[in-house]
Amino acid sequence: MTFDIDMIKKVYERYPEKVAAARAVVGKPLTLSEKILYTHLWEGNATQAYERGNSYVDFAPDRVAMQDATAQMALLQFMQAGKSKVAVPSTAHADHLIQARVGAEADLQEGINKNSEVFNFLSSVCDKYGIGFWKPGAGIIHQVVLENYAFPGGMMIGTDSHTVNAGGLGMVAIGVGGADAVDVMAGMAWELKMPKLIGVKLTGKLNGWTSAKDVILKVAGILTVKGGTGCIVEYFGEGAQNLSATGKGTICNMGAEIGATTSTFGYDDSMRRYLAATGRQDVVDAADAIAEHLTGDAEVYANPEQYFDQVIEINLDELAPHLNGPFTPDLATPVSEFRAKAEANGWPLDVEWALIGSCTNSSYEDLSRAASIVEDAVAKGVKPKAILGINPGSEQVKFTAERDGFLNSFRKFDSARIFTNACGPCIGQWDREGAEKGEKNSIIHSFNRNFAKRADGNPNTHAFVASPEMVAAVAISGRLDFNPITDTLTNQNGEQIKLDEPKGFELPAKGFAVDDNGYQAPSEDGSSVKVVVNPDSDRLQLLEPFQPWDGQNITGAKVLIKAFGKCTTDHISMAGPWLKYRGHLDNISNNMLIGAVNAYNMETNKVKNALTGEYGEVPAVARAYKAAGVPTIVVGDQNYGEGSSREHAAMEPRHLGVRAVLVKSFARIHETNLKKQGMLGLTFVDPEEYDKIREDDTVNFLDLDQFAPNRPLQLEFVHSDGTKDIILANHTYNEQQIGWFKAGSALNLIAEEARN
Ligand code: MIC
Ligand code: SF4
Repeated sequence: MTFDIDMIKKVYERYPEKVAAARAVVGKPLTLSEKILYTHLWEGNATQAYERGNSYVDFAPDRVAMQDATAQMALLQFMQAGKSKVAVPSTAHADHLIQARVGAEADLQEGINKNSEVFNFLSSVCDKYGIGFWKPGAGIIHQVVLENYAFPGGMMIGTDSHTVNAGGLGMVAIGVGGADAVDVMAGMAWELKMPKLIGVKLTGKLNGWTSAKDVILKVAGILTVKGGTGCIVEYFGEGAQNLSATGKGTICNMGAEIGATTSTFGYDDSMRRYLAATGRQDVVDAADAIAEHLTGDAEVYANPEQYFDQVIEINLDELAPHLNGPFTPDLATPVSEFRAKAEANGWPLDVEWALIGSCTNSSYEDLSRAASIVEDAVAKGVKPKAILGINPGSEQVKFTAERDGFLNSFRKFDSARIFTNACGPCIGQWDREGAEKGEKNSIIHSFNRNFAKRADGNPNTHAFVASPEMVAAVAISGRLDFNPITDTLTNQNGEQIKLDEPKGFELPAKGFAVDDNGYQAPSEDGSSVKVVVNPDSDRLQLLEPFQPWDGQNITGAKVLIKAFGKCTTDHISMAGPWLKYRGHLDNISNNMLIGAVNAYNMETNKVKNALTGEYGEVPAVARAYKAAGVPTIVVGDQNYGEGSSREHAAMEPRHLGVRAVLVKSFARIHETNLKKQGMLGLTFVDPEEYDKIREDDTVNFLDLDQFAPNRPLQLEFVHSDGTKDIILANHTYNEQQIGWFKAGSALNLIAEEARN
C-alpha cells in the first residue's frame, strides 16, 4: 500500500467542523476552492475571512511531491534544515532525467547508467528522511500522484508546476519551488497569497473528435498565459460531471500554462470510478461520508457571478478540436481555421514527428482513444506519414495498455516508438536526429508546453499542442492542417477514406494491473542511512548558505541584461542537456539567462561587460562582475519567469551576484522563488519606465535601508551621459519575506531556528 488512508481519514474527520467555521467567517455560500483552502489553514479553524488577491495566508498542506530534476535542490536544502524526518507524507519521482532515443528498455537502462549518481543520491536521501521514492521507469510524477495519492478535498504542494494535475481528483494541488517544499517537509507553515477565483461553467458533453484537452486549449486562448495568475480556476456544471477524472486532470494540468495557481473540480462519480479502479475504494467510502463538503455549494454554482471574480462558460456540445501554438500554449486555433492561419503565418505544414504522452495526456483513456485512430487507419489501408512517439504516464498505465493491446495498435505502424514512462521529449530529453541542423519544421504533441527549443533544442521547430487523438490523426496524415472531421486520406489502393471518430475506454474493463510499480518505501528509522555527495562530482554539490544582507543600500550596480519579450524559466535556466546539473549550483549557473533576448542588441547570450566594454556570454559576464565585486540587476518584461517551478532560475542569479530582478510583472512561482533565495523581485510602478533603462546605466538603490511592506523602493539609474532617472519599484514582500531577504535566504532562517 503506497497511499495513506489514515492521513486522509484524519483530514476528513475535521472537515465538516472546519467548513462550518469557514462559512461563519466568510458569511456566504462557499466555492470548493474556499472549502479546501479554509480547511487547510495552519491555525486550525478559520477565525477570519481572508481577502482574495491580497492577504498572505499560512496553510498546512497534506502532502509533498518532488521530481528528480527539482528534488535534488529541494533535498540538498532540506539536508541543511536540521531535521531527521519529513513532517508530512512526501514522495520523489525519477522521471525527468531519462532521455528518449530508441525505445523504452534501452533508453531506461541508458538513463539509469548516466544518472546513477543522482538516482542513488535521491534514493538514499529519501530512505533516510522518510520519503517514498518512485524509481526510474515508474512513471511521470503527476500521473503517479493521481493514481496513488491525490484525494478529493486535499491540499498538496509539489516541486513542479504541473502538480496542479491532481485537481482532476478534486484537490488543491500547487506547484512550488524546492524551498517551499522544504518548509512543509520541515513541519512549518506554507504561505500563499489568498488566490482569486475564476469559475468555469461547463455545459453539454464532449463528442466526436473533441476531448478534455480541447477544453483547456480553449480556456488558454481566452485567458492567455498570464490570465490565471494569482487565481484558482474552479470548473463546475453538468459538463464537468460528464468528464472522466483523468480528463479533468488534463484540464487542471494545463492550468499551469495560463499561470493559474491551480485548478480543481468538485467530487463526483467520475472520481469515485477512478479511485475505485486504482485500488482506493476506502478513499471513496471516506469521501462519500462528507461528499457535500467536497464540492462547491449549490447556490455558488447557480449564481457564479456573485461568488467568483470572473466567470467563463463553455458548451462542450459545440467545442471544436484545437491546435495551440507555435511557441506559446495560448495561441489557440480551432482545427477548421487552422489551414488558413498556418498559411498566413508561414507555419510549416508537413509533420515529421508526432508525440503522445507527458503528464498532461498519458492516461489509459488517452492511449486507448489514440490507439483507436491508429487501428482504424491500419484497417483502412492507410500508411502513416509521420513518426509517432509514445510516452506512457506510468508503469501501471503501460502495463495495462500493453495487456489490453493498445501498445500493439501503435506498433502496427513501423514508425511508432514506445518510449520510457517518463517526461522524455516534453522536457527536451529527446535525442532527435537532425535537430542540430536547426531546420524550420513543425511537430505536434499532446504535451502542455511548446516554448521555443523545448522539445528538441531547435529554435525553428514549431511545436503545436493538441489532444492525443488529434496527434494520432495528424501523424497518420503527415499534415498539420488535416481536419479529420471533414478531410479524407488516400489509402494504399488509391481510395479516399475518412477516419472514424475516436473511441476509447475511460477505465480498463479488466481493471488496472502492474507487475512492479517501481515504488521504494523508506526505512522506518533512517538515521543510519548514509547520503553520499562526492566533493569532486560535477552532478551534485552541497550548498553553501547565501550571504545575509549587509544592511546597506545596493549601489554601483550594473544592468546584466534587459530581457526583451517572453522570458520563461526555460529562457532563464534551460532544461534539456542542462538537466544533468540540477544538483550542482555552480555548474548549472553556466546556463543562466542564455535563452533570454538582450533588448539592446536583440541577440541571445550576448551582453555587454561594462568593465571591459566587450560583449560576452551572460554567465561569463556575470561571473566577471561578481569577481570584481560589482553587483548586478536583471530587467525583464511581462510575466517574467513563466513556466516551470525550477528554483534554479532564482538560485543561479543569486549565486552569480545578481541582487535584484526588476520586471513589468512576474509569474507567481518564480516571484516566490526569488524571495526565498534572498533576492529582490521588483516590478515597475510604471511599466513604461522599462524603456528608460539603458545598457550602460549604473544603478543605486536609494531607500533599501527602509525596506518595508507596501512601500515602493526608489532606484536611481545614472546614464552614461550623466543624466539620471529615478524609477519607482513595487514589491509584494511582507514582514516575514523581508526577513528572508535580510537573512540571505529563507533557508538560512530555518537553519538558524533549528540551531537555536
Ligand atoms: C517542466 O515541465 O518545465 C518541468 C521540467 O516539469 C518543470 C520542473 C523543472 O524545471 O524541473 C516544471 O514545470 O515545474
Ligand atoms: Fe514532465 Fe513534461 Fe510534465 Fe514537466 S510537463 S512534469 S517535463 S511531462
